[in-house]
Amino acid sequence: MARQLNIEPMTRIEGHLGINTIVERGKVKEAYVEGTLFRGLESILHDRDPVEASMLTQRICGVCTASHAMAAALCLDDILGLAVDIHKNARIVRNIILGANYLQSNILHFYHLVALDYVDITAVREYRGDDEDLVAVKKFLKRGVLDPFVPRYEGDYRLSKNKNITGIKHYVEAFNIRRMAHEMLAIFGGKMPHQCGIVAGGVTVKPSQDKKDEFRDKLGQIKAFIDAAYLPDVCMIGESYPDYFQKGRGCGRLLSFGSFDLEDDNPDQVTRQRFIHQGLTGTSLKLEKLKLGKITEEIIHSWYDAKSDRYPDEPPDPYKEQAYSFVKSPRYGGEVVETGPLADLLVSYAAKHRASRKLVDATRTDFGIKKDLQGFFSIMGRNLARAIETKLIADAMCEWIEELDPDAPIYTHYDKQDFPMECERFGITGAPRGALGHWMHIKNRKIHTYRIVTPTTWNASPRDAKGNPGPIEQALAGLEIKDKHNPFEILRAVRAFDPCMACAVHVIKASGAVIGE
Ligand code: NFE
Repeated sequence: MARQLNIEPMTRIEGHLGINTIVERGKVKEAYVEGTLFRGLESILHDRDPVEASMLTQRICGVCTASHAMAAALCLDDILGLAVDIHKNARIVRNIILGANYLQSNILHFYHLVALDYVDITAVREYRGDDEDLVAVKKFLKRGVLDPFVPRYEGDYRLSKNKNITGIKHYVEAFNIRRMAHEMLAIFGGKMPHQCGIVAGGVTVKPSQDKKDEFRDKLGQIKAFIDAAYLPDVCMIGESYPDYFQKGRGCGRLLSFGSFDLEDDNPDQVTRQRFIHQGLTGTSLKLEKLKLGKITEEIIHSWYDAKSDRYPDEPPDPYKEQAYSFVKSPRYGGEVVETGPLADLLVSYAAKHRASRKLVDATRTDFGIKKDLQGFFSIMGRNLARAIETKLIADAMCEWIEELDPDAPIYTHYDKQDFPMECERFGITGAPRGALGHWMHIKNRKIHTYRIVTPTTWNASPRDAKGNPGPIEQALAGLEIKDKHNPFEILRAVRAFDPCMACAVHVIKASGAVIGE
């Protein structure tokens, strides 16, 4: 059947994405998520010096850069036998660099990508006060040209005038807060978007007292914004759009690689204690241990040529029949799984992480989400989970910064000869959009193959060999579309996943079937 409701390109996401759907009797019957741009970053890594991985992989995109540096550094630490020799100071500096990246990315997502699906920016025309930011937006709209805010899908703006004005004010403030988060990261990371602080063996910048003070000051301001604006605004929208806690359930299976190492002497990234926990859960809220060997990538519906349907082995093939995306289909034990803040939060909840439990339980009752947390498996639940996770990370960062010792070491030395002639290892971490894994194969002390599976590869994956749709495709199925000419429901559902297509589409020469260990 022809796909009749196609949104392409989809705006206010990162990268190139098309959403094609079949709508029957006012509901999405089938959805097809299309990554429309090919990039082959892994091929750039072929034959490079392995230590360059933490710098080069960040260039996948400009958003979750610190996570790529972290995944590569964890992989290199392991290869060099340094995993238990990373200094505590280095671990913490890595964590606060990564944390600064999460804060920036999540605030970007809510205010500058999602908020205008719910906040009516044109309400500022009625503003009569003298707030400089709001007057500036009002003047901007008065030009008569409403780009980039309209055209937009109309028909479901529900906030009162005052609530719209609050949302618009914070929309503008969020630009400054995001800039501050970048500046904060740069204190230890050197610069953004592609930081140079996280490297194999530790970090490059010592946490001197003045750097700690500067970081604490900026973090305090960002945390104040999260507490006074971000979390309350997500709640304000959740209260006005309560039906969005019932829509877009998705596949109901959640995966987290964990994030922010808390241990210095456990070489195993799968069992190492992390602030955000590793594992899987689902609507049962039972915690399952992570087993990386269960991860596979399929390409039956992806534009890649391969001798086998299952294993991506060959270059892109844009003419492949049945294919509709440059994104591949990672699966866990053959199952479709979702990753992202919802997974991070509920895996941590299932692992009985105290701070996560406290905040989830304190927040959920405002929206009538019951103890079984089923309401989180929804469009608004994903937005709320991201805001809760942002607060958890900001609060934890305030403690981590105090643990830094200006006089303690930050780097563990290694020699180039410490690289084995041949080996295969992985680095796993959380990124703002969920579970991120790097798999490196070294031959003759050079990178032979490098495989990156990003959070969006999981979430925006197309159908697999069994015909099971990917997580976003499943979240769209069954969605009610009130007006085919204004399918805002689709955009709200997709944006809640915060897709980053630049990260998600890659090709490699892979050597085997199973990519985990
Ligand atoms: Ni390009 Fe990313 C994150 C990674 S993609 S932003 O977060 O890894 O899902």
